[in-house]
Amino acid sequence: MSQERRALVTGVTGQDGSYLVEHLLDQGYEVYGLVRRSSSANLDRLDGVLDRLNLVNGDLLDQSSLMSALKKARPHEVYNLAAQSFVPTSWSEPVFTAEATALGVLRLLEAIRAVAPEARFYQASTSEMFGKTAPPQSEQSPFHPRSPYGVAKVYGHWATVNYRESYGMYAVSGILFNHESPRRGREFVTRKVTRGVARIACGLEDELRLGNLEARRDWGYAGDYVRAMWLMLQQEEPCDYVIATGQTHSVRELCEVAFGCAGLDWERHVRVDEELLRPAEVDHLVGDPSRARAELGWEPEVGFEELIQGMVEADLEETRRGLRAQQGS
Ligand code: NAP
Ligand code: F7E
Repeated sequence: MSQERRALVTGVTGQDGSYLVEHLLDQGYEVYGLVRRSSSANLDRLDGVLDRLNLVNGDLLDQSSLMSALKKARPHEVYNLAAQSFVPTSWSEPVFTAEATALGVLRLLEAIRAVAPEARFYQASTSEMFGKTAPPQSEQSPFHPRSPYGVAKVYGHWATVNYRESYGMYAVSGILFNHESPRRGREFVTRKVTRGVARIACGLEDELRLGNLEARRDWGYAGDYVRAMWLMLQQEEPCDYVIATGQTHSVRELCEVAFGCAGLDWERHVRVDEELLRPAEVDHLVGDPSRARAELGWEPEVGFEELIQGMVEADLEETRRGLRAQQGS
């Protein structure tokens, strides 16, 4: 890239943040990552890029910290990936979820308007906004969120659209369906299953407790999805896009595939735990990514089986490394 480009990424310590930073560095960007204070280090996912990344302190709950971060980074592009993103926590901590996941978007938009009005803005919206709406879900589908998280994300989505329409900002909302990787948080179902498979295969555990096995998701690979985020900020006109694979699988099928990767029969190990059922469920998600395909030229490269196999292999490796370290100590 000939021209100097700077990007500010919030949520940089999360799954998507780490892949997006790698993508932006590959494109020649100077990258700034917003991190909030933590009592223990949580930069593991950024291992390979820390020496090329500028960390700035800030929190979506603190308006002045966002203004300072923008002044420091002077970004051409801002990617808002920070959120309280785990759906069950949104029932146990609904007000905190709204503060970070809904009002946090507004705080950042206001800070951009004041400090960096020319910066292009990406909001990490989600298929959870569709909730109860029948599949396939596209940019035209109505929202019917089923959790405080989904409700908060609908607010962030409309705040983004409204700032585009009110102030002419280049602000876009990427409506991304579930995307996973070996860097996925351990509490999300794909990683919980692939890590469970690894621990069972290594003899550390025998049972994996799950909730609703019938829920269906359109699962893609996080590395593919961050490319779409970047593409959305490179267009002539700002526009919102659904990013998905168009394929759907149940949690039951996920178990079959993941346990099968380690030569295990999932039915011998998986138990349904009613405590893990949600107060309201999103039953069936299948995205229609036609607009992204036509206008961004975006296609997912990693399919479901390959994704799950890669996650199982990574978890087997991590579990064996942990065992070796224990034996050595
Ligand atoms: P994630 O792994 O849970 O990461 C969330 C990030 O947000 C972390 O870096 C976290 O920092 C940060 N954060 C949370 N509260 C914050 C606050 N108050 N101030 C500043 N930072 C804060 O999430 P992800 O899977 O990478 O997802 C990225 C974004 O896409 C999220 O907004 C999520 O809701 C959305 N999304 C995800 C998916 C998906 O399938 N992954 C699909 C659609 C949309 P700490 O490390 O300090 O906790
Ligand atoms: O659940 C079912 C659960 O927590 C998927 C977030 O990144 O994607 C994610 O939200 C499904 C649900 O993801 C367990 O009931 C069964 O139907 O992996 P999950 P999610 O809720 O779809 C969206 C797009 C986001 O935006 C969110 O930020 O799996 N399920 N048993 C289970 N889920 C979990 N976590 N744990 C179980 O034991």
